[in-house]
Amino acid sequence: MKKFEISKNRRVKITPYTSRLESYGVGGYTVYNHMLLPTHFKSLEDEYFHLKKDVQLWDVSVQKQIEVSGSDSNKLVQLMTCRDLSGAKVLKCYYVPLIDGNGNMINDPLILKVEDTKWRICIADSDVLLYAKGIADSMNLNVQIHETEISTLAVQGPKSLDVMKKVFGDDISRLKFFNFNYFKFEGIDFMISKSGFSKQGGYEIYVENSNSGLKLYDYIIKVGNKFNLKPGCPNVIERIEGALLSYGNDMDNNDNPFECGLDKYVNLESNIEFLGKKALQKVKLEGIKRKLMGVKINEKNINLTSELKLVDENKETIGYLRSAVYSPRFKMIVGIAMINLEYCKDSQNFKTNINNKEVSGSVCSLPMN
Ligand code: THG
Repeated sequence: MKKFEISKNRRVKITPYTSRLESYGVGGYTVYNHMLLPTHFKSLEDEYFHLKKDVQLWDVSVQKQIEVSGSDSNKLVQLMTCRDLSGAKVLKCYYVPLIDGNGNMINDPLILKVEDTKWRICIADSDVLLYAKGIADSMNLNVQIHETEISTLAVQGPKSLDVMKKVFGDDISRLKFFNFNYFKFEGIDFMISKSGFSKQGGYEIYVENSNSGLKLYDYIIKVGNKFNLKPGCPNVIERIEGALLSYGNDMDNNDNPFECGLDKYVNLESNIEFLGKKALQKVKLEGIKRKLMGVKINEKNINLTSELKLVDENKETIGYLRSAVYSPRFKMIVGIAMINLEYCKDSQNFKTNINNKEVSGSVCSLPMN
């Protein structure tokens, strides 16, 4: 496929770190929350192995944060999600499906409880600001809602703690998975969570001031050198193998959280009130008819830009491939597909058409170990 430049402007926004990424040789971008997200630097495959071995610094400013505060903020946040947040604690992160009135997925953010009545919703790629404002205005809720100017940096990989200690001091080693707290660099407090869009462990730094963010960026690069730190970005191979879902790719507003395998974040038994609760109770009662599964395909190249039909030996449709990439570890294409329930079993075989030829593959469970 021919490659084209993405024209940047006020609508397709750059980030405070874009100039740095470009000086370090960013090789491609996608657009996420109306903003640039790097997809690779030189080689996606080298970066996959490097992420699993060393440590990377990512610009994930695209994980825009919607801040909801005010006396009705707990009510509003709960209205949007099927996960019971009634016991949520300040300084903790929650991965939650956001749901519409039909019980379908709106987004799958990480929510940070910042104060008793103040939340930050770190969104995946859909317009949660509008959804939240629509609900709040129509219900006359006492809330303030805005998109913050926060530009998040992630330090990801097995050596992330080594790097973070050099920058923020030894205290950071006490931070537990999915907790956040405040740590100083050059006298300035940064909110940091132990989280991130990789399975290799790491931290996310929520930078509120782009000047101090750039200083921090350069300092992390400098002290990271000793640990073979490199600039990187969320790696599609690693995230597919690790089953970190990508909203808009693996699932969208036509899918419910049960179909997406997010059952453990759906609380239908408690007395919380959220949009789509009745619809999800019905889904639970009737059962789902399809589910996200892993797939492996005997082929080397794929550039998936729309769903790809998968069929069994009788040409019956078994499901649709939604994300896919060549994995240098499995030496074949790995992907995430919505598979009809009767075919959701390990080593169910299928055929499909890639690069104008018929290829074979099989269904597998997620994550891919
Ligand atoms: N970090 C932050 N915000 C984000 C993302 C992130 N917003 C957009 C996008 N990523 C949201 N999607 C996910 C998907 C998975 C996880 C986080 C955000 C995740 N899941 C863990 C897992 O699957 O192992 C654990 C979930 C849990 O234990 O509750 O981390 O990456 N700030």
